[in-house]
Amino acid sequence: MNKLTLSLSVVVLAGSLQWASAGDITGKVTLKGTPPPEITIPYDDTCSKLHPAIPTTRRYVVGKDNGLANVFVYISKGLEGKKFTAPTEVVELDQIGCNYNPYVFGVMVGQPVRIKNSDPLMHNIHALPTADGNTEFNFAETAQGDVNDTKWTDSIKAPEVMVKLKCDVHNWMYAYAGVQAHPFFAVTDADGNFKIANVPAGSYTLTAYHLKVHGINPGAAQDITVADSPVTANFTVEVPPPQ
Ligand SMILES: [Cu+2]
Repeated sequence: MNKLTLSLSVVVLAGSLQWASAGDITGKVTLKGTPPPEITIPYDDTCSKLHPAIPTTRRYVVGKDNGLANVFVYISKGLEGKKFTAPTEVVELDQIGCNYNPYVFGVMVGQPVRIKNSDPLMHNIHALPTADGNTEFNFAETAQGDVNDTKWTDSIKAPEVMVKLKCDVHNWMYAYAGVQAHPFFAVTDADGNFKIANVPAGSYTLTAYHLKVHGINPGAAQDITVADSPVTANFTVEVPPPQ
């Protein structure tokens, strides 16, 4: 195989990985309007050493063509009464550089969640769910490398958008989890794109929820039908007026 053939094959392979198939919902969430500037977080000396960039809040993370990151997109209607097996893939919530990573994540009820401390100092993980069936938890991870695989699944047993987590040692540390009773959800990437795969054929409502855009409101919704071809569902959401 000469060099040209090889590079063409690589391009074809890379392209095929992005093809959508029947049962896939793909789309982009676009932000309309100018968000307020992020606030610089006053890290203490210890945390500053762990986080060389100047840390800011992550209220509106906007990428290419105003794509909005950290939007939780999920099927909010149409799957009632159906049972799904939780993915075995472990969702990892890391405490690193005195912040949570990821900031927003999705998880199915019963899916394993590993809470990890990558920093050489103490953090605590304080979950503040509000849905019936979910219970608050709060524990410390005192040393670098500490992990916990049980607290989340022992405590979070019901769908909730979103479960708030905070660290009581560092008052800027927050993370948010979208919890569903089915595996058909995604969080938008840095450019606002999302993909939900292998959705069974049917008619659904798809909801896109962003913490700052939607707050206590339910999010933007649209009706979709999944049949024998991939579905594209784009959303445009607007920066709310200042309060
Ligand atoms: Cu902390």
